[in-house]
Amino acid sequence: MLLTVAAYMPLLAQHNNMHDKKPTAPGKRVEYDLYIDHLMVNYTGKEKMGMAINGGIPWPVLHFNEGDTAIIRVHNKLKNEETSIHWHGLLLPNEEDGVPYLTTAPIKAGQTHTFEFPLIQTGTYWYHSHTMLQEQSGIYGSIVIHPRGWNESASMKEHVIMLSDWTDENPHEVLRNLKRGLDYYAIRKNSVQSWGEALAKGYLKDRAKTEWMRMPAMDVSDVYYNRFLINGKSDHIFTDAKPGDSLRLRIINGSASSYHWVQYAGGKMKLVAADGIAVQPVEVDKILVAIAETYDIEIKIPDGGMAYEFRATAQDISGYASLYFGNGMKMNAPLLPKLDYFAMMREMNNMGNMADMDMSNMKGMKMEGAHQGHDMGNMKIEDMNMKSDPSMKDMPRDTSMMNMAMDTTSMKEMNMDTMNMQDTAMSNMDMSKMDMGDQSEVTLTYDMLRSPTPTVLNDQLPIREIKLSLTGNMIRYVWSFDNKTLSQSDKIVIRKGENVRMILVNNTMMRHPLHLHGHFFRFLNAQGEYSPMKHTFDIAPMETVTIEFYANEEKDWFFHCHILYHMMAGMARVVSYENSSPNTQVTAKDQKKVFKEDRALYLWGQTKIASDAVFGFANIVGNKGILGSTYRVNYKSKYEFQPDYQRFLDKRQFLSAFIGADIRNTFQVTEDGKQVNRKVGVIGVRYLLPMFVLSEFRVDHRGEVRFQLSRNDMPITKRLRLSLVGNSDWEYNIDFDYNIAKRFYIHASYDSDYKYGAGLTVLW
Ligand SMILES: [Cu+2]
Repeated sequence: MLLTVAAYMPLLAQHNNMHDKKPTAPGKRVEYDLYIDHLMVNYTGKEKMGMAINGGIPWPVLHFNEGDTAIIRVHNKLKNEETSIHWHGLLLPNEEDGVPYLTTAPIKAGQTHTFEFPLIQTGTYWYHSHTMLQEQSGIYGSIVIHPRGWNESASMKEHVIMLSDWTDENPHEVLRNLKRGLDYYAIRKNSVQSWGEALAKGYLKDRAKTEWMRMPAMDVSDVYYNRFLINGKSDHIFTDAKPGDSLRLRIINGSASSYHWVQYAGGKMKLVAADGIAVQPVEVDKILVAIAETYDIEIKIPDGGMAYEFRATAQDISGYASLYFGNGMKMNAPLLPKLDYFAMMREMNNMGNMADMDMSNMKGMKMEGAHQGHDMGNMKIEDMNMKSDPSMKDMPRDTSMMNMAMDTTSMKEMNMDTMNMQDTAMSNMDMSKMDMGDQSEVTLTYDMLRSPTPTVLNDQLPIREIKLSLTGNMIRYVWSFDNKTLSQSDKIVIRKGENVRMILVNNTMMRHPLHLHGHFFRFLNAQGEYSPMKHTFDIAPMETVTIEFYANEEKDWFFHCHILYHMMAGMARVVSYENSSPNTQVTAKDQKKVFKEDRALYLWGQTKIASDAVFGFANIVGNKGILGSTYRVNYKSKYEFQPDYQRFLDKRQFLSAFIGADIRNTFQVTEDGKQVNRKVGVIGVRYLLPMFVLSEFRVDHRGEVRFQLSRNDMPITKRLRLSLVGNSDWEYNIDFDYNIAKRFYIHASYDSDYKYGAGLTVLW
């Protein structure tokens, strides 16, 4: 029997009333105490400091029934650090939403904050810290709200499946590494896409084209993770699952920045709810769960007497977590093929052509099934009037962006090879489930999500249309909407009683899981009137998505990318109901703090300790400018410093102006052959040319001009980097760096002034 969650209609009807009257249903008061503290964890063989709720990552489920009142006391046991808890997907009064400084007072160290709100919905939800990067450290857990009068013994057995990612690095270091463009993550994930590999694999032209367009190497995720986890473990087994059992799995993606493919080795997964709300059941083999989404599925334990794997694989296929149901020999889910980054690069190049097109010309062009199955096969290539790779047309229907390069035949072979079983076990298995050859694999797409009841809005109400483009500067790791980070933006003002339609266009080359707090919205898809209700949705590169909702709230609600590092880098907005009563927990002054979050400054640099000199740079970097200096000191008391402040001028941040100085005591020879010190003030402009060639034109206070071209860190192989500089003073430098560890490179160079040198490069 289906444990259906409430259809959205009663849910919204109740929601409409929630501020008018207290629920009168005889619900229970359900109390929880959550203690947030530091916790030593060991996922990789190394002790690392994480954060946890009640001593566990994740903290087990908060259970409620619809109609209950939640009373949750959050105790901050952290040392000198604020915290917060946001209840993701719950409809609740604004002050209970838990976004510090926006809706809810931050919970200071040593303090306790009590949340109290009625549960007016059912389904699978979760909660997490909304303070800085604490979620990555372990502050997240799940919420299950059963229907009124739910009877556990009379219902299908269920398990909550919390997916997450773990890094041994301090999350603040992760963000700084992303900002500085550290190569390490790409090297670990094997996603460098070097010129050498491009040449060897026949993608030289594509590589050149990417660099010509000043696009960084293709990737589907930013961070290298040490572990992926299901309920806090990378591998475990539920032995109490018996052959013939049916189970409901409540899947939550609580990762900080990993989408997960989920698969089940024991047959089809029957999808019954998305984001907590029931959908028309569909049977699928693969679901890409975006960050912060939830999906409820039903699975059967086959009679084969084996332990059947439920697997969650990171979208970049850099790792997976396993959970087995049952006893006996392990039956594994099919291994997903590694990504072919060069093939993806070729696709992206084609889409990049579109990115340069005026978006207004693209009306009517729809990339169907863009979520999960970025169904390139469905694209009307001819209509788009663009150059495209003819092979795109040949791609199978459920081929998605991330695995478009895989060959389906070899995939089937691979499935069979990786079943991880002995021949004798074959007879025990349900062969109908194994017959991959005849059965096409079904990957969930958003177009398959159908609400059981119509979700159309009242068409008599005024409509407010809001258009937002998703934008980002991948080189500088600044993420934004309409090229403005949260700190550079104003609130999006809406009015209670109107229908809000948001049209989102993803102009970046990455997927983003967008989440609107405190609301469910219709996600417009192929189901028309029956479009599903969601609180979080994925948007693929170059895709356009429309969501709409009846504005029945008040005050301010956060709308942001749920990739934690994108949110922190600026991809967020505040949706604000005009003429609201004041928030009782935060002031307008408090809210300024929210708007400052992406304005953090980062310090980083590079030091080369070489036989000829010690040199490098140090920078303090913000969203719009860089204060920094290059330096070079040799062992004969020669030195040079070139400090400057550089301010970006255009929205793509290719153009900048700078003011600074050039101070040196060396190598400037006058006509009579004497060396002179040069101490000059300089101003100039820099412009990033195609192929990532940085041009610089400067003039010093004596009126002397200099023109310089440089190309830094060109990947020759996975680990070898080439940097070139030359200028009109006939100074030049050729520099090789070979990566040997996260922040260390072996370095060799030839400089027109310092000649040959070799040594060690340290990134810091
Ligand atoms: Cu994002």
